[in-house]
Amino acid sequence: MGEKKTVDDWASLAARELKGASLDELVWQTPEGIPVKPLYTEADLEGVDHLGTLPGFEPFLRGPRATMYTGRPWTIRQYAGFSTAEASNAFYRKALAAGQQGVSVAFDLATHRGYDSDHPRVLGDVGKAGVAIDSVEDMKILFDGIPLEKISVSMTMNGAVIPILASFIVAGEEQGVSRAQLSGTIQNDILKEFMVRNTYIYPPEPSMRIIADIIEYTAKEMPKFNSISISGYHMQEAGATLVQELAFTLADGREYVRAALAKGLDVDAFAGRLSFFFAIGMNFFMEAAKLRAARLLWARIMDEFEPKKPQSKMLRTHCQTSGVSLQEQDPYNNVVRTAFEAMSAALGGTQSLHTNSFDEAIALPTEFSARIARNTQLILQHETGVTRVVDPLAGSYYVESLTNELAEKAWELIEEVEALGGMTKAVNDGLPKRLIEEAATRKQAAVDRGDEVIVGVNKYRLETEDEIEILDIDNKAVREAQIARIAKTKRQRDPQRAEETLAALREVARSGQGNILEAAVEAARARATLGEISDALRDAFGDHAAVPKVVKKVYGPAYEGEPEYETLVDRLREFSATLGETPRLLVAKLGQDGHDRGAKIIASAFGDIGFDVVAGPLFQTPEEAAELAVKNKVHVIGMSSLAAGHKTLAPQLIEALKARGASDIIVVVGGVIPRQDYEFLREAGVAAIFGPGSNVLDAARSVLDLIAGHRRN
Ligand code: 3CP
Repeated sequence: MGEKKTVDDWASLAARELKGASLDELVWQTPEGIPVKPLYTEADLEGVDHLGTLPGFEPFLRGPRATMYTGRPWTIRQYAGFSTAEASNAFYRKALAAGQQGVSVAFDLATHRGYDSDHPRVLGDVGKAGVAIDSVEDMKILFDGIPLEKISVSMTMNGAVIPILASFIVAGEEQGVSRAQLSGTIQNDILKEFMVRNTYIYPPEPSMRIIADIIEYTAKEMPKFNSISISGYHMQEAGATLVQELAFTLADGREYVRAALAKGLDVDAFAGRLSFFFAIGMNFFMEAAKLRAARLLWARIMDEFEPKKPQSKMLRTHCQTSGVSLQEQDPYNNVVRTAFEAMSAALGGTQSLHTNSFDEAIALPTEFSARIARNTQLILQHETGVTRVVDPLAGSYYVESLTNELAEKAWELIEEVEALGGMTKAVNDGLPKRLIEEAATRKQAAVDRGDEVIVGVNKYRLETEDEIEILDIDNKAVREAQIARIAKTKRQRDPQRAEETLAALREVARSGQGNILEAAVEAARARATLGEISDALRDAFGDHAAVPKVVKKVYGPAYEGEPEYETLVDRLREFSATLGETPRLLVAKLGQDGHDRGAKIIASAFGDIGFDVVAGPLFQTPEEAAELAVKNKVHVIGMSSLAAGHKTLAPQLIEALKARGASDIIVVVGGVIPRQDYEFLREAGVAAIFGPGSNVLDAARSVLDLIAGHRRN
């Protein structure tokens, strides 16, 4: 070993290796605005004051538990739900027998939005993308043979959170498990629904009351139950940067604490049962650093409320590998992506983890893909040694520096939200939604331009793709079975008791007196259905309807000066002149599918390119969308489908256009459409299909070709 070298020595050596190119060119500007340098040293840790803390102690940066995975590994908790309660129950039992450690229920979108399966608005949604639950009777079947005093259950539910949690409590009771013994988590995080996920029902204010009531009820009655899962996951899925995900999630958490305190609760009575949920994408070290920064910042935020118990400042989190990082092209690559993301979540110190199945970019997982996903975690836990040491990344110059930078940047954004008056106000104001949509559009442009490489999609693409086996749900059969069970439940119940309990619930909601969940448990016990309970609350609170807004001048400027983009813009301009008007596109979202990231990006990018874009509201029926298209005299409807409703909804839309004498309106479909469904859709009259990974400029060119072709015919 010679004399000790300095960073300057390294820089000159590096400059020689670069043969004159600047070192600055090696700096990676991340979407978070954090410049990642090629080398980190001791010097990068100067002034970083979180170093030297220990796991199990405040601020819990190194983990909420002293022993972490060396004492108990994270919970393998796979999110799943299929068609009927029977099918989902069978799936859970098998998964638990094969090594899964907790249950996590995915509900269908009709359930999310508080509609029974027999409601006319949910024809295309029942049993798709999750299980249909209409009453306690379904809930009992869902957990049949699963001991609820032993197995913890997570339920991803936000809109219809009251009837679902009430039915779960009653199903436990009727299984002989008291509510005090029930362990698990309810998502119950409405603020992010208004921001990105869109499965809300009621307006923000009563929605916040529902949350505070649930926190109050669980704090008193269900000591082992996590009252909320404050979620950044969906923000990252919608395109948020990691700083945005971190900041908005923690700011949401702070808002919920304030709502619970406003009910007169003691902070230590509930704060230890607040939990979190983050996405883990492909930026390997930054994702691990994000979880460490989250724990640091949460302890800082909670300090403000002066809790006495250390647990009240402890951030415990579930993580899910990134859904948007999954690709339809060369899909087995997704196994690799998910494995890296899972490792990153483990290095970050997650408490519970879902690993995506490789086919989830296309459809619900099959038994095979679900097994690979589960085994990814089992292999991590049993074979890699990652559980043998607590917080193994601690002390890394790079990771500690990243942890610090993420915390600082997120804190700035949290302060910005505070300056607006907190998250409810910021959400009403639209700031988080706008920032996330801008980030999403910027990312799409980076992928379309090839600046961000996705293997098998915009580089190293296969010439031919092999078809993979996918799961298709017979939505009609599920709906018929559910309708029969609703009828039976209503026949067998005491109608007067159901009426009385619903009236009492309505009164609690209207008067502001009493606890909504407590009243709903009575209604669920009397076999009032999910739709009836949701309607009782609708009577009191009304429905929330969001006004669609589109981000402008983000996609376009990312392309400015690029010949490919400019040519398209010119062509559109010329075509408009010949046509005598600008080509008009309605971006439509049908059914209860609220995933609107793709629709927003298309509306925004097509607008920048020069199309006249009508952004349709969420949750339309095919008839409503057809009506809107006719009224606006559009040339094309771009239907965006991410929740598997396309085979029902696209043909209905085409029929609805026909019925209005508007068959000349071209229908294209984009989103999560399995190749297996292309022929069906084309036969139904769909002119073009843009599956996952489609390049937006290519799509715009095709739509223009279609309109031009139509004019000629
Ligand atoms: C943990 N324990 C330990 C140790 N580690 N005890 C001793 N030594 C240790 N080292 C204890 C804990 O204190 C706890 O007991 C028990 O073991 C379980 O550990 P846990 O860490 O609390 O883990 P878990 O029960 O799995 O709970 C994890 C959290 C929970 C807290 C994150 O909220 C959760 O499970 N969330 C899951 C959320 C989820 O699955 N969401 C799905 C979203 P005590 O409880 O007695 O303290 S899917 C959405 C998909 C996208 C979409 O929306 O469509």
